[in-house]
Amino acid sequence: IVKSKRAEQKNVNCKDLDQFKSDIENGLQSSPKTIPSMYFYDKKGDALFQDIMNLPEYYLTRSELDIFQNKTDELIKAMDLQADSYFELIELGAGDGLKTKELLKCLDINNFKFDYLPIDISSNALDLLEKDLNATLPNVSVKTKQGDYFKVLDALKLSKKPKIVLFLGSNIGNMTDDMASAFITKLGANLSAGDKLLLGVDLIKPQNIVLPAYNDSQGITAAFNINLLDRINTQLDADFNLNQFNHSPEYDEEKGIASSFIESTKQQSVEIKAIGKTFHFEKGEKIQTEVSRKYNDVLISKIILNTDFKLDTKIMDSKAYFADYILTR
Ligand code: AVI
Repeated sequence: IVKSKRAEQKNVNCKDLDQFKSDIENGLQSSPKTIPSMYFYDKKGDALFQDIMNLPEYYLTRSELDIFQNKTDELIKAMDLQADSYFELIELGAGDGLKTKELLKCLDINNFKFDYLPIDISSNALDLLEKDLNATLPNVSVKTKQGDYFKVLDALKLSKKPKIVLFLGSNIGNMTDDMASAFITKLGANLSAGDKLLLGVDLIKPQNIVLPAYNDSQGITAAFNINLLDRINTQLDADFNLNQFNHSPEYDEEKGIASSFIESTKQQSVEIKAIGKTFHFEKGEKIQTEVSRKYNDVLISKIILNTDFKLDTKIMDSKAYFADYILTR
């Protein structure tokens, strides 16, 4: 009863709250400590991520937008669309659709026949996107789908229309390589031969470019990371002192992996009442909160090796910071 009351107060679904609780308990009990990066995205985290995408240091969004604005014809050519066939353009985690709008505009001008199906966990983001597209691109058929990617894709399997799936923004980079392979394999199981996957990934680059993207001068990324502790305080009734933890990102240029950590600035204990446990932190001890993998052709080939996809085309921005790989099922 107590649990459901708390969930109600915070407007959180009980099943999600139970999952959050057990993920935090497991993560803080493991060594080294971890918190899954999916928990960044509460209301405040969503807004902070929106700010991150506009930061001068966060080149990822601008680089992929450069591709969608200036290489649209190449993208459409690589999608290998048949002039007379009606297809479905499905976007996983569409958000505000900033980049996709450039593609939609060009498809619309060229009279391609398709439905745009943005999938997102946030119904609020989908409502805003639909309104925006109805106003700016009234000829484009938009069918928003709220929910878990695979549940939605499973339902879409019934339609026999050719499908192009967009997974942009280097979102795949927040998975380990094994998870990424499993994810792409599962995607393949939900598509048919000839369908395409357009995978947007950040490329391996020197530390002086990558690290500032995760350690911006305005401290927005720091706030995004530390917001995890605030979320635990609010939803799980914990007493993290946010002033006693620092944002601490690293980049391993050889592996091409940026990692975010929250570092305890002193020896301290934190009680999480909803879990009924107290967790101890040494001075300098780190909680890993995210991996942001960067890629090259070899890594992409390895990741898709045992999936149903093969590599077709690679399209890069003008600085070669970012790539959209087009894979065929
Ligand atoms: C969503 N994802 C691709 C972002 C990234 O670059 O890994 C999340 C992020 N974390 C810190 N800044 C941005």
